[in-house]
Amino acid sequence: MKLQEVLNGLKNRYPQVTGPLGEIYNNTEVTDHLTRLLVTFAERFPGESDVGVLRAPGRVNLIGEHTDYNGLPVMPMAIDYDILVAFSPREDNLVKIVNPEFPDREFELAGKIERYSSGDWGNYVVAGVQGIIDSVGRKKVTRGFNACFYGVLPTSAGLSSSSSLVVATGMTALRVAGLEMEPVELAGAMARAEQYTGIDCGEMDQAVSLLGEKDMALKIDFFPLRVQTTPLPPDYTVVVANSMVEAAKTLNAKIAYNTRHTVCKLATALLCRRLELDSTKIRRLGDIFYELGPERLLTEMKKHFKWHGYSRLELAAELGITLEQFEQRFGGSVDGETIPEPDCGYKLLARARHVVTETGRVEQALEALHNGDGQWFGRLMNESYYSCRDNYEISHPAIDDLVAIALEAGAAGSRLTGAGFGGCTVSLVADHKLESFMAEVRQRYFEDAIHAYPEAHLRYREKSASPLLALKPSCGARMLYELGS
Ligand code: NG1
Repeated sequence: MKLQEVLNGLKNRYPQVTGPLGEIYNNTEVTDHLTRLLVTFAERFPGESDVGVLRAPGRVNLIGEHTDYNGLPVMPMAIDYDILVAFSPREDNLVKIVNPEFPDREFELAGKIERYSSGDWGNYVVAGVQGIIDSVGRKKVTRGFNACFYGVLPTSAGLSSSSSLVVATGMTALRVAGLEMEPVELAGAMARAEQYTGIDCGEMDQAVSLLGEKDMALKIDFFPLRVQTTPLPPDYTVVVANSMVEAAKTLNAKIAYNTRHTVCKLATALLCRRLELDSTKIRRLGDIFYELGPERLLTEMKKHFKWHGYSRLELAAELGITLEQFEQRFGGSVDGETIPEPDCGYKLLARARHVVTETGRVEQALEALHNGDGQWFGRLMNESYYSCRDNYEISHPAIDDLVAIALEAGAAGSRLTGAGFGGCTVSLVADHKLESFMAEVRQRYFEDAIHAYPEAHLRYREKSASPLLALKPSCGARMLYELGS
């Protein structure tokens, strides 16, 4: 098929063009987004014949927050909202990228590709390409490409738009190089790649974007990556509500996120020292979790950690290292940016307590799903929210309002989803209450929010999208079309 034929097929809903989409998506809106993508691609890169089109979905995390980088499990699902990309190989080593929402970018392939300034969207594309080069070697990545990206996902909403962009890019770079990689392997490579953007992230988002399955929630364990699939409770629906408060991971939320990870590393280091564990074998809190078990770990944490936030000086002394060594090991993030001492100090006990108890909730959530028990699952979501709010301190007043409204409107459970500091909530709602739930949340939260957050509202309107969505699990990243001349 040619590009024009696909455009025609999308417009007229020809089954040979739209049919395969039904196996991937739960709704049909994607045809409009694909049309916009292909029209923009054809305008910006006219006359290309060898064109690929692929998608990498975002995700909503149902439970298991800030556990992934500790090597502990999560339970997300992939969603219809995704990053779409149309691309064609080039003969030279240039990568030219366009995106209707952001300025054009262009860079050369290299062993170490130069980054744009912090916060630039081009960095996510650089990261994806760099991740492939790091995995397969520069010699195998010889040709650049032209690509047009189209983000159906709202940005900075905790729905993983950044990782979808990195994954979409990595898949593009692999296709252009004529290479293949197992999705599990690619997920790990893309998670490491995303660290080029300065975020000390875990592997959840890249894994669910690649390994998502239609109609299934995933329980994911890490190091090594393992995925179990399980259906959601029958007669319940997942509803995502965007508080419209942006948690931009290039700004303050980046420091707040990286600091949480650092505190977990500090908790791990201090436990290793106090319990005389072999620090060469312990890489993260999850390793201690699996060595001691949750109960003993909680007891040891209470015994060895103070409740209050530690200062750098105190922690360096506790760890038996100099302040200089402390700065070297814990004072900077993956991109070398300084991580300042938090105003409240390093709260080891509260943060580690969240991680350990959250892991227990993920395990129970899996059992709840196996039993088809939506009410139990909902209670676990609520407990997760309280712990995210009180122990991990990643909520936001707007999120607190949304959760309270969701519960009053009849949700079985509601919590923040993703990194936090704004972004979205996720609620589980019994189907017979769904209509009244949506109406109440719309009226009590969104009637005011669209005025309070006009920019976020505009972004949704431009994409004809809604900040309040009932969602079904979608499938993972996929090639949609391979077009010839
Ligand atoms: P989002 O919500 O996409 O910023 C982040 C991390 C995940 C995970 C969650 C919290 C990135 C790319 N992803 O997700 O790895 O740690 O926060 O559970 O930073």
